[in-house]
Amino acid sequence: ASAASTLGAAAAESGRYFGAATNSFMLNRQPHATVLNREFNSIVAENEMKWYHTEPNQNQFNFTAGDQLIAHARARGMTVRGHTLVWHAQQPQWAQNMSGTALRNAMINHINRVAGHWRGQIHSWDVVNEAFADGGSGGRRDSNLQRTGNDWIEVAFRTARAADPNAKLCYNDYNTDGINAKSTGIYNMVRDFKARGVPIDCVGLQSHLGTSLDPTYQQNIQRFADLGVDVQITELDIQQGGNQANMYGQVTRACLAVARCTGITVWGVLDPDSWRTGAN
Ligand code: G2I
Repeated sequence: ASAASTLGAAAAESGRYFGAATNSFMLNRQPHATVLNREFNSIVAENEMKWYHTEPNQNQFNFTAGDQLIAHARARGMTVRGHTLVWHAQQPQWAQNMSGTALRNAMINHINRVAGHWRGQIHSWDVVNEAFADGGSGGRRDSNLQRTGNDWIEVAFRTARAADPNAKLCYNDYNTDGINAKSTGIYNMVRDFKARGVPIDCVGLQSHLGTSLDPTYQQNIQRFADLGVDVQITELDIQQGGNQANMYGQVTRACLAVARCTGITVWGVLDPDSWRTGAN
């Protein structure tokens, strides 16, 4: 909570948003709720806007938890990040079993229905999450979505733009926090999208960090900004150890140093909420 106070003050003072991941069932759980409402002006669903949750059976939608999160945010003047329209992981079983044209059409329908349901209420959508491979290739990750054709990402972005024209549309990934083969692959995709008029507004750097910050972190934010997209720190959390507090400061300062770095979200409010194990 004290880390949140310090980061939140710095972000708010500069007009940036400061967000936290939460879930609808935690909105009234203490001390989570008090800290969430006091320190943050943006929220994101940790899990409840993912495909498995919003469309558990094909063409049967469940917006209850997401609606609750949005109502909570709107009542408090908070903005909402949407996470995430399409991802290779946490797909409902029926989608995991699909391929080809059927999967492509299901993806388009999913985006239309989900982004359409929350049209006008989402500040930024993670339209596509984690589509690039780890390691040195700089290429796409293999998945059922990737196997529908390399154009699946741009189709997702065009569909999202039509479904919710006012949401900022982001590509979001991890291990992309410094300049490396993976972040450069994404950089090349964004540059290509901008050149061809594929609608993209932002890049999310998840920033699930270890015990040191890549020395090119700020430079990496800057190079994406220079392409004409916003950058958002979307899932920040940092491994425990001597350098943790210092690293939260380094990340915040790097974002504040780049005009187009428009906000920071931390992945959870309090340590016990975190997906990260006690070991880290
Ligand atoms: O893995 C950390 C994050 C990496 N970037 C994308 C994020 O969406 C992702 O979040 C995590 C959630 O924090 C976890 O809470 O995504 C995980 C799934 O890949 C979430 O974990 C899952 C558990 O694996 C499931 O067993 C559980 O049913 O959460 C589900 C809902 O509680």
